[in-house]
Amino acid sequence: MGNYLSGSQVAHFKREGYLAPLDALEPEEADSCLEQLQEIENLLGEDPQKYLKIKAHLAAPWILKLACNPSILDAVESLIGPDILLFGSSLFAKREHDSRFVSWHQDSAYYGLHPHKEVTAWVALTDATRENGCLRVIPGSHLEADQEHDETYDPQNLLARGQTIKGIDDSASVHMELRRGQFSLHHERTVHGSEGNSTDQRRIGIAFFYMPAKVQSTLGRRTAHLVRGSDHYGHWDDDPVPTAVLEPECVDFLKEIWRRYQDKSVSQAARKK
Ligand SMILES: O=C(O)CCC(=O)C(=O)O
Repeated sequence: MGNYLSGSQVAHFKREGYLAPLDALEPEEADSCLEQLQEIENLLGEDPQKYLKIKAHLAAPWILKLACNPSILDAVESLIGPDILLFGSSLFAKREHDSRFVSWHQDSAYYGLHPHKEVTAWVALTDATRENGCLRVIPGSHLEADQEHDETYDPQNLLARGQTIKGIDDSASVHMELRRGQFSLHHERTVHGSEGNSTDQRRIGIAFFYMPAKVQSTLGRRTAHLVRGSDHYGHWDDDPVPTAVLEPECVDFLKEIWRRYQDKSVSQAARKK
């Protein structure tokens, strides 16, 4: 049967640029992921969020397995077709009473993808609520062009450059609350962000970035991982595949990709026209 989206869910995503909540894991499975994340933190001796960016799935086989979760891929396939590449993944974690936030932004600004067909699945490893700073979106914003982002480098902002779209009217924003094990979907151009966590519960999720195999890189040859179907285009080289937690070659690769993503000479999509 699978977890394919209904016609009305697909229509909602196309119209609004997001969909939530959807089920992927049992709560106990999400708890187990959280325990394995803790193991990574213990091994690193510091906040894994510092490293698990853009290619977080290279850090451990369980993260790649989560990216290949059939329920998530069925939903993604309903939106972008059967040949699916995992372009990347990032950990977004807020501690208890954590004022760090994610400013309003479009993922399309720095991903360097053409055409803009990427879809993000944000998987909750803890409950994500309005109070603890769940993801929120501006409905319909994906139908607009690439927007100009100010690069604020605010240390409280969880984004690489503190990239921020100014002047967003958030009165119509939607909070995508999730129970742990559930996920939301948003389009690459959907304006989204999240506020701080005012509760004594952590808010942790991993965002997986999927694209149809026909999408090309505008930043030269790069890598991705085929998670479903076939790649008849060959636009992307293969990501390394982790066989153990924090395998040195995979971690080096991950760090290099994260360094390149932060490279200030890479300009945002809105300035490329
Ligand atoms: O987790 C968050 O608060 C932000 C996530 C995000 O920006 C994304 O998934 O693209």
